Amino acid sequence: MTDNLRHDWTIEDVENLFQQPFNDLVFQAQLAHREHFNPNRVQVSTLLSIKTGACPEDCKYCPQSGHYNTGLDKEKLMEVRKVLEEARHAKSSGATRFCMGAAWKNPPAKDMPYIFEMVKGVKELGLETCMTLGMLNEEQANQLAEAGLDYYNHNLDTSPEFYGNIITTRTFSDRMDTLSHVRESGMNVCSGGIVGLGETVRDRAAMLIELANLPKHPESVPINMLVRVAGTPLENVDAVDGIEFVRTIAVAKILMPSSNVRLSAGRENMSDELQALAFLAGANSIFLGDKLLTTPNPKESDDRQLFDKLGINMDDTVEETSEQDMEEFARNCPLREQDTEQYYDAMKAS
Ligand code: SAM
Ligand code: DTB
Ligand code: SF4
Repeated sequence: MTDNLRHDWTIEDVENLFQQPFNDLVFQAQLAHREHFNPNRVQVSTLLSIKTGACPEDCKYCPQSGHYNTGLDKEKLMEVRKVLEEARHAKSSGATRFCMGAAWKNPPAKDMPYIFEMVKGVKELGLETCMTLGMLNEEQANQLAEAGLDYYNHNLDTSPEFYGNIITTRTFSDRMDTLSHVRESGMNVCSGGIVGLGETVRDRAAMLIELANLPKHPESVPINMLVRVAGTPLENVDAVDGIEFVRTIAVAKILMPSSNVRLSAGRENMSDELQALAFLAGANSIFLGDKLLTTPNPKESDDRQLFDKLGINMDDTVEETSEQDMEEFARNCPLREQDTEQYYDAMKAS
């Protein structure tokens, strides 16, 4: 590869990363993060469910699957006008990207013209656009790219080995096929997974390796903590340990240092301290707004307070941090052995 990033991770490499002492792991992740990003900036997206419920897929974690009774009101595709109203509101709240999600196996042809109008309308508001509509064929991916869609979200969710325990109505390789159509179309790829499905650490490692060993890393890697929804088969699964969750964020950042790692679903059940650790481990993107697709998200005012406490700025532009800024962050990083005498390497000292 010409991008100077690794695309040849082995399961042993990644299991070893997971097993490191927590402080070493988070430190390494923060160093990797500072090579590519301003560490005190977080990108903010807002989510909207444009077509809710009655999904034919049987994803065991999902409140929108038609296979389970979660008490959700099913809805048809939202009117373009209403989507644009929500996008305007998201923009006024400080979001730079608007993500539209639909509970589809794949987008029906009859709805595509409305989808294109949504993309165009949201872009005209000066927001980046993201959609997650299920599987795409090559033609649909190209059409969405042509309509101006910036990002397509399509999560791997878990390892190839564990996949069949969670979803039986599609295969892991179906997922990979859509990712390659998205990549080929020129859109940015957003793909990550869920922690807390009952998977092992090896499964988390295997899922991240699938992403990191793609010919090009996804530009955006959402790491979701399972939201346990009553009525889904996973409603009573054990809660994920927060430290284990942060380890997953840190490993994602070390494997894919130039990607935006999103602290995604599950923040509603996280303390400020746990979220701060996730940012320290290299997460630099969140969903802002009281609702994810169908489940609650922290109140906007709470997020603003948290950012104030941490001295974090919301990314207020859709432009990337400049080379100059990056060099300054790398130069000023207080804990780089080659840069400063203040660095104390306890391993060498002992
Ligand atoms: N139907 C499309 C698909 O599955 O690709 C798009 C919408 S789907 C809701 C998008 C993603 O939301 C899933 O891939 C999964 O990662 C995440 N998700 C769904 N339910 C969740 C839950 N209960 N907790 C955490 N993440 C969840
Ligand atoms: C992602 O990785 N997480 C978001 C977004 N991409 C589409 C969705 C989270 C959904 C959580 C469950 C719900 O609100 O329905
Ligand atoms: Fe449908 Fe997506 Fe939910 Fe699976 S995750 S049931 S595909 S909406």
